[in-house]
Amino acid sequence: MSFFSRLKKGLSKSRDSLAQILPKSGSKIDANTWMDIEDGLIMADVGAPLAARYIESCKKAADPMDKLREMMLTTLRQNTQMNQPEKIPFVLLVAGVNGTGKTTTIGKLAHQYGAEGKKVLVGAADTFRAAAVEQLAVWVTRAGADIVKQAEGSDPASVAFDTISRGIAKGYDVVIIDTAGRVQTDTSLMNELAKVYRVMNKALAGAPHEVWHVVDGGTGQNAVVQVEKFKEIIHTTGLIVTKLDGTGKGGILLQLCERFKLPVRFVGVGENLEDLMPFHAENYVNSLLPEASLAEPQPTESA
Ligand SMILES: Nc1nc2c(ncn2[C@@H]2O[C@H](COP(=O)(O)OP(=O)(O)OP(=O)(O)O)[C@@H](O)[C@H]2O)c(=O)[nH]1
Ligand SMILES: [Mg+2]
Repeated sequence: MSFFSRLKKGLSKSRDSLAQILPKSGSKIDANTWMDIEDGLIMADVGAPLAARYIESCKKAADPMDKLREMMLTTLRQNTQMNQPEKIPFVLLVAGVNGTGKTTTIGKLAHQYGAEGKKVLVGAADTFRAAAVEQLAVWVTRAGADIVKQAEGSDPASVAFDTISRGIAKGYDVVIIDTAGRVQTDTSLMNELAKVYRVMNKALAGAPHEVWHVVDGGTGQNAVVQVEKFKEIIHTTGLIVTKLDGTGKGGILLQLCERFKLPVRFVGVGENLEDLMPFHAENYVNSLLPEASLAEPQPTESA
């Protein structure tokens, strides 16, 4: 299956809910329908201010649904260039709240970079539980990559430092640091993460080159405060939104991009190795919006 078909399949819940409220392309839209559309967008986690802005512009447009599609694309097209992907090693830090899919995502990333012929080293800086290291090791082995680990309970910053040093010494192309899930309100864990970030820059000036915040697509409004807090601490450069296959809330990406002017780097639509894909705004919007709304515009009465 192509990336696009997998994405489409993954987003079916979100698309089906939108299909119930979005008018068919070319059909007349009355005041009530506009309200329903706005509510539907809010239900899909687009966020009230952005939904209101979309509706206001769509009302004035000759083809409202085409306008909606275009506006969504603009929202999602944030700063698509990665920072210094040419660096060797290219160093990534991955963080987020508990259970959002960080470790699985890193496994999938290692697999994808490996498939591009890159040598990948992963650092198990989630040292809280031995099981966390084991879980990462399984993914990394499956992806044909290598792992750096230390004893349970050791300092995550020290694991990150070791991993980068080894990455430099052994000529790895990509170094990815996994971190333990943490709630953004836990000050001591957020300080620990800040230390990981600082120490990475000591191991290699300029590292981490990219900082990816993994968000569970079904989180709801709390995702907004999560992204805000993590960004303050680790200067997030991109988002990865996972579990879009299990939710009707596929609009959350729009809200996060709009609010934080951050790009989405990857989206996750399932638990398999292939279920993580580089983010492509057009494919995303075309998967999110129901086909009937995107049909060729009908001639208007005056045309
Ligand atoms: N359906 C679905 N499940 C996913 C996706 N990504 C991850 N998961 C599942 O989410 C669960 C948690 O994934 P982990 O990778 O362990 O999450 P984590 O962020 O590393 O968790 P902690 O380290 O405990 O904070 C696992 O069961 C994954 O299989 C996705 O895109 N879709
Ligand atoms: Mg994990």
